[in-house]
Amino acid sequence: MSVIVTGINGQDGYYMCKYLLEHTSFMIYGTLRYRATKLTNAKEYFPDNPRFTMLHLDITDNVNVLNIIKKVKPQYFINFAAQSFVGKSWDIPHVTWTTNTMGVINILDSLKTECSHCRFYNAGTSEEFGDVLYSPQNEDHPLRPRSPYAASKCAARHIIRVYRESYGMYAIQGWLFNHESIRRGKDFVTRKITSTIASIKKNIESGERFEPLELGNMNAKRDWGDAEDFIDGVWKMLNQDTPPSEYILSSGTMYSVRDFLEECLRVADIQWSRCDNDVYVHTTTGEVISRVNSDYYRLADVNCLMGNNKKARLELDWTPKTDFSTLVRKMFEHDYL
Ligand code: GDR
Repeated sequence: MSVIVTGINGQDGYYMCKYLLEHTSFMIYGTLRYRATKLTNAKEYFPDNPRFTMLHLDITDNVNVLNIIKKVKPQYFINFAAQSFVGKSWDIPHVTWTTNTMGVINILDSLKTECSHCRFYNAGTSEEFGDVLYSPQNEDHPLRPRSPYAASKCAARHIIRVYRESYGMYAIQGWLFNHESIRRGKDFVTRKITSTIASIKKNIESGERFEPLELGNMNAKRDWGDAEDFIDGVWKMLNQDTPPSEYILSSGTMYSVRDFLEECLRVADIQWSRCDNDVYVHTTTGEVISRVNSDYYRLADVNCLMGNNKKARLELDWTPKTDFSTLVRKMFEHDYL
C-alpha cells in the first residue's frame, strides 16, 4: 500500500510525509522536480526510514507522471507540487498555469488510465475566493480569482470536478486558507517577518546596526493557521465515505500584515513606535525596524480572507489547534535560535 506526495521540498509536502510516516503504515513516495537535487538527499528528509522513498517527478511532463503512477500504483496521490507564490504569478503566468492546471490534468488522466481506484487530493486555496463578497467565506462562496495563481487553481478545481463526475474518481481539492510553520519559505510574508525580526533582534543585542524589514500591503488581512494542523484535515478529506466532499480548512480568525508584524515585535520584546506610513522605529536607537516598499505591492491583491471552517469541524471532526499568537511565537522562536 503506497502514497505519492508531490512537492516535498515545500512546507506542506514535507509535513504530509511526516504525518503519514507517523500515522499510517503506508510506503511513502515523496517527489520533487529534477533540478540539482540528488535523490540521495532523501536522508535529509526522513533519515533511515525504510518506508520513505524519494523520487524525481515533474508533474508538467505527462510521460513522467504516467510512468511514476504505473510504477508505484498508489492508493493515494497527494499533490502539493505547485507554483505557489501568488505575487510571482504575474511574472510567470505560463509556468503557473502549466504547473497548477496542466500538471493536475496530467495526474488525473494518468490515474484514470492506470490507477482509477486511487484517491487524489489537490491543494486548493482561499485565493480562489479572491474578491470576496462576504466574510467569513464558506464552501458556497463564488470563485472570484484576482491573480494568475488563483485563476490556475480555480481551473484545476473545475477539471477535478469534471473527472470526479465523469469517471467516478475520488478526486478533490480542499480550500486551504493561509497556513504557516517554521518550514514556510522566507518569501511569504509571515516567515519574512519572523526571520527578519529575529535577525534584527540579534543585531540590537550585539549593538550592531541593521537593515530594515521592507513590506508591501500592510492592510491585507489573512486567516493564518498552522500547517501541521491543516495536514491532518487533508488526510481526513481523503478518507471520507464516498462520494467525497470538498472542505475549507482555516483558523476562522483574521489579522492584518500589520497585526502580524506588531505581534512578532511583542514576542521579540523589541520596543518600537509606529510613525506615519507604517514606519516602525526602534525606541532606543532610533533605527528603522520596518518600512513599506511599494515594490512588494501586487498588481491586484486580495484584501481580506477569513474562512468558515464549520463544515470541516462538523463532518470531518477537524479542529485547528494553534492560535495566532502561538503561531507567531513558534515561528519567531525558531528563527531566533
Ligand atoms: P498569500 O501569502 O499570497 O496569501 O498566499 P503571502 O504571504 O505571499 O502574502 C500574504 C499577504 O501579505 C501581503 N504582503 C506581502 N507578501 C509577501 N509575500 N511579501 C511582502 O513583503 C508582503 N507585504 C505585504 C501580500 O500582498 C498578501 O496580501 C499564500 C500562498 O501559500 C499560496 O500558495 C496559498 O494558496 C495561500 O497562501 C492560501
